[in-house]
Amino acid sequence: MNKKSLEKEEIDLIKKRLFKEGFKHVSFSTYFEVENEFKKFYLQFLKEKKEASLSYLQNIKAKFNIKEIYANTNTIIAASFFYHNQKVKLALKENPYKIASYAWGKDYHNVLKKRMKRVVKDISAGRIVTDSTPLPERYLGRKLNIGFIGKNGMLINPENGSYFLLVFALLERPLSSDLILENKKANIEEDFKKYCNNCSRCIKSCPGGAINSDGIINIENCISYQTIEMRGKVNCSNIKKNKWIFGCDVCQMVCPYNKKEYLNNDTDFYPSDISLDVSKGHLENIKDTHLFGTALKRAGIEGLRRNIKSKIILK
Ligand code: B12
Repeated sequence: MNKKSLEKEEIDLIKKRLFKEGFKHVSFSTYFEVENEFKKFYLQFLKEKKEASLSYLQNIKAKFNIKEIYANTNTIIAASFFYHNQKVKLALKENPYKIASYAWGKDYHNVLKKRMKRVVKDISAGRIVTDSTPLPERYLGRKLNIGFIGKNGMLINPENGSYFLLVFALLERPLSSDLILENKKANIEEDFKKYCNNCSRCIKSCPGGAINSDGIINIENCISYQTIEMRGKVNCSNIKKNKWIFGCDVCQMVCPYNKKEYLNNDTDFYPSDISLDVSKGHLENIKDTHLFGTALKRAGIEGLRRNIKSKIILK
């Protein structure tokens, strides 16, 4: 495999091809070590036991070392993919049960990894990652200037908002040394001051009261956690009126940066027949096998039934 460094012309070509695959922002950086400031922040998050039952978040060895994810990383590509669309908006309006906007269509893990792979597979050895490894994705997205960190914990692009997923390519080929790296100093307190300022809509609107002013989500109280990741009985003691049965987008919906809502018309993220049935509460004939290839499989049919039945939905 080619080990030559990546020159500007090749980088421009990769960017162009990624934009054609539907990615909106694409950024390159030479490999760097995760900063101590981030490590301190993350250790505090664990100390306060904010990870709830997500014990995989305790894997700091991998969280703090990109090379644990791909040992020969010399270059990092970060890309955003915006998923929200008109058809999902309509389905959310028309149907009684709400599904987070990213999850109505095909499973994004497969869809987006394939798209990134199509572009980078012949360029360098490496690994493509989205969501399912300990890679500190929001931190890297911030460092590579895809957006800023909002009080709701989301990585938000100042022009296009936060309805996007992050995908990374960790590549063996280095960048040519004369390139300017898109690798900024990250500081979330400055982000809050500069971009969120006095706004606290997400804090006030979160149905579970999961958002504090320090940008750390109390995962236990996040409806996304309760409806997707949590096993066992839903703990609804401090959940306000809510009809979300898979994920939750309230902290994004109320965010002023999503007012202009960057909508994508990518058909892979349009509502599938299964998700439409689920959002209507028609779960009788759905089996786990029907959920394969969709993001909904993470909760499974039992999880979706539990969410619909649970008191989390206070009419
Ligand atoms: C576990 C997890 C969850 C958990 C916990 C969420 C959480 N807030 O921690 C649950 C199930 C609740 C969840 C929910 C959602 N998730 Co999620 N999740 C993850 C996962 C796998 C790990 C996140 C993690 O490590 N959390 C621990 C906290 C401490 O870290 P963090 O939130 O990632 O980031 C913080 C630090 O990076 C810090 N930070 C950033 N830069 C810097 C710099 C310095 C100097 C310092 C000190 C700190 C700092 O600020 C961030 C906010 O606190 C990531 C994928 C990944 N591997 O990273 C996706 C990910 C974060 N999730 C994502 C999404 C889309 C969602 C939902 C919107 C889905 C939904 N609609 O229901 C919600 C959003 C809820 C919310 N407001 O956070 C996207 C976020 C994209 C974006 N634009 O931000 C990710 C990146 C997946 C992806 N590949 O796109 N998720």
